[in-house]
Amino acid sequence: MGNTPFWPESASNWAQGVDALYIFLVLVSVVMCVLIFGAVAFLSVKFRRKPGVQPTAIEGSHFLEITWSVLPMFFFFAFFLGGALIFFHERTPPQDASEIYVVAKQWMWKMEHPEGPREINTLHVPLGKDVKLIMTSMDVIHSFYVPAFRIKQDVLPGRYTIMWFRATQPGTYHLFCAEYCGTQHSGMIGSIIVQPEAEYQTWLNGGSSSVPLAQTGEKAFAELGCASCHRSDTQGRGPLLAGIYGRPVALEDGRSVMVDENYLRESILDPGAKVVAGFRPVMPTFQGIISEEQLAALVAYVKSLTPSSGQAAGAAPAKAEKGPPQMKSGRSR
Ligand code: HEC
Ligand SMILES: [Cu+2]
Repeated sequence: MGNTPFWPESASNWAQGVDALYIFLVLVSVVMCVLIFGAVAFLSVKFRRKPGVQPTAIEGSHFLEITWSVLPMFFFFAFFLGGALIFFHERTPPQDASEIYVVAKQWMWKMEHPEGPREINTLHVPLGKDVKLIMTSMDVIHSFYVPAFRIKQDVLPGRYTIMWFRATQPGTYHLFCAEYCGTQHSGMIGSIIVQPEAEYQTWLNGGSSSVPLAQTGEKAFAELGCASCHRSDTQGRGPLLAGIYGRPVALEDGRSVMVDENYLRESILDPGAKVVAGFRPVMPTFQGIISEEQLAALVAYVKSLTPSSGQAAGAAPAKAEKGPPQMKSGRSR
């Protein structure tokens, strides 16, 4: 389909599936349209009024009724199934995908690579690698739309929305904001630059700001006083944060929730919303105190903490010989 006019380029792992579903939908619609209008034309001629012929009314036919209900149902289920499969696949990023934080604001896109480089209205990604986008907005709803990748995801203030893709063709592709967001909405455009791995690494290393995001987060963690409660031993007033990402955590009200980016975000901005079992709700809110960029750095830092990496506040690296590493984190969940 690459060279078909009016058809966008295909440059990601989603293109094939989305296109197949789209073509199937269009085909079924065209066939149905032709059938219905054909029947209208044909039957209106065939059963036109003729002198001396009396119309006979048909009282009903179970066979007809069931056929024209059940057959379309299969087609509708096929649409649904195709859409649902792609949707669920799109919402579950692979574990080892590299993560990029995207902050939208009127009217620009800010991208933050975990290795440190930041970009505005451009996003460099490696060819053939899974990339996970963790996106949020500083003001209104925007939408991250890359036609060549067949991805579009709303970007909302106050929470993270997550999306992933794997670029399959090197090149430069359009990025659009696909949700009307104010006067300069039409100017909120950018480009996605897909580079082969080696070239991408060169680009990463050539960046001016090369402090990794998690390291920026570690600094903020110390400066904001997080480290005074979240210590690397079990003596702090707050829970240990090492290794919590990607695991369920028990809450004071008996529920259990998965620690993902949105949970970490909420824990920092609205600590009272979900209180960890066994702790008192003494953590102050950081809403309005830290920026989206700082928040992204803190989230990246907390995610980078593994039970054996030790936490901030200069924890000594765990000694591997003495017991399984997860015991070093103290409190088990
Ligand atoms: C006054 C002490 C205190 C400070 C300062 C503090 N916290 Fe907390 N934090 C807590 C306590 C207590 C809890 C557990 C109760 C709760 O969930 O609110 C907690 C919970 C959390 C959780 C959820 C942990 C889990 O196991 O699910 C995260 C994440 C977190 N804090 C991050 C931070 C970050 C980042 C900072 C600095 C910006 C910070 N905290 C500052 C006391 C503190
Ligand atoms: Cu926008």
